[in-house]
Amino acid sequence: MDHYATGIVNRSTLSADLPRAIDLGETERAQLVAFLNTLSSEDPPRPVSLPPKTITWGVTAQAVAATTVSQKDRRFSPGAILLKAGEALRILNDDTRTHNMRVDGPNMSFNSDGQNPGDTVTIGFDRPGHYDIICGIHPEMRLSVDVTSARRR
Ligand SMILES: [Cu+2]
Repeated sequence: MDHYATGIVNRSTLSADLPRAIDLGETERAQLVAFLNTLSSEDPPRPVSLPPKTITWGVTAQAVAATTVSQKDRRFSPGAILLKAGEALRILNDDTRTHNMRVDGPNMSFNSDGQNPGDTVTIGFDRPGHYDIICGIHPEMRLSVDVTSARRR
């Protein structure tokens, strides 16, 4: 906190987006530290030299996923998906950066942690409803999933 408040050394490689005058009070500092602590994980980051990992989550995720969503260029593509209950969705990091996928809702709460390039997450959707998926690293990345009951389609 002290480094970013007063200790930044001006270098040509410094991001133009980095605020130069961060003036936070004690309460704001404590709140920011508390927020940063919520981002901690029990698992250390996985080296990118390891082979791609495949995460499977949900009762029906063992089924072959009918639909694959790309994470290339910092966007979920397509950005909206329609499934029926019991189907699974495959999310492939075909980008050059690390991504994440998380969903928080009444029917589902899941966080993939870091997804390195090449990693896939396959999640099963057992219950009808609407699900908003985001990348926790790039929150502007959004994927809308609507799951209809298996009988209606
Ligand atoms: Cu991302």
